[in-house]
Amino acid sequence: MSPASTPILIRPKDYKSDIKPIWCPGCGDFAVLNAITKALAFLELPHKDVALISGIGCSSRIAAYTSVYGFHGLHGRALPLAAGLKAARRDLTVLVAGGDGDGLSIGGNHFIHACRRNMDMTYIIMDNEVYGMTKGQASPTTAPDWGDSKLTPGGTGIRPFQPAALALTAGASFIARGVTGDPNGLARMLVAAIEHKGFSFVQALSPCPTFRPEQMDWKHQVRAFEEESTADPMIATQRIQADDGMSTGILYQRNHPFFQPGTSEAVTDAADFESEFEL
Ligand SMILES: Cc1ncc(C[n+]2csc(CCOP(=O)(O)OP(=O)(O)O)c2C)c(N)n1
Ligand code: SF4
Repeated sequence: MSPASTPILIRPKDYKSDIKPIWCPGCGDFAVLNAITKALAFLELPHKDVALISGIGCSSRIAAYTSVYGFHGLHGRALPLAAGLKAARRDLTVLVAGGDGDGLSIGGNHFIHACRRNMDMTYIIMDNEVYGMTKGQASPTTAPDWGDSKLTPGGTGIRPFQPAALALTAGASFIARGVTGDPNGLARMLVAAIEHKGFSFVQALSPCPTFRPEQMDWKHQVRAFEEESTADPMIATQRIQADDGMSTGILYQRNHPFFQPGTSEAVTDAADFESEFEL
């Protein structure tokens, strides 16, 4: 094969930007970045065809650390930004990433409606059960007895969300859980999520060694789901309820029609749009 006809393979590192991550040493988010770049390289997706949208938080910095198109948005607003992008550019592979606070607290309403809408995109929640960037407050996935502080004396006392259960109830068509201690497993999961047509949700257990050092033990606590993924929501519900949140793998995958707006011609003149609202 001549050099001219040799296929140019894109390597995982080619998807990384020149910006050096400022995450704390040992932060799980490094492994999520690696898993994303491995998945993109495996799928050989050209840079121009991929966009990564994030919110605000330590984890949401990830958009700046890849060399695909990106938008580092507002806290909790990654999903509506991504939906707008996908509506306008159905040809793009749209990835969305951020923290459990970003996606389930301020962005919780967007999350359930994104699941319900089932647009073709992949959403990764980098779950460390804490607000890392704002220095360690409880999030919607924090256990009720964690975080004794002036803000939450004795802990929150509130039961945490189960992200997989929430996604299933709200209508997501692909649900998986991975852990940063197994970056190759996470990368394989992301490949399946990106290939899935519809809203794919991946909960990536991503430890925060600074505010939750005990999470460094997650890699020893996780195990693979005993069963293959199911397309039956009742079976998926039972598995989620029976699980302690530490089983990993693709839990649920079902093909049902995904929502893709923008089939009508785009309005290019604002006057045309305004005329629709005249009384
Ligand atoms: C509207 C708004 N409210 C609050 C904040 C402050 N804020 C910035 S990041 C953050 C929480 C981040 O936690 P999480 O999304 O779990 O990500 P992590 O930093 O743990 O990766 C908060 C509350 C903000 N930037 N904007
Ligand atoms: S504070 Fe936690 S989440 Fe943020 S970069 Fe440091 S280890 Fe990661």
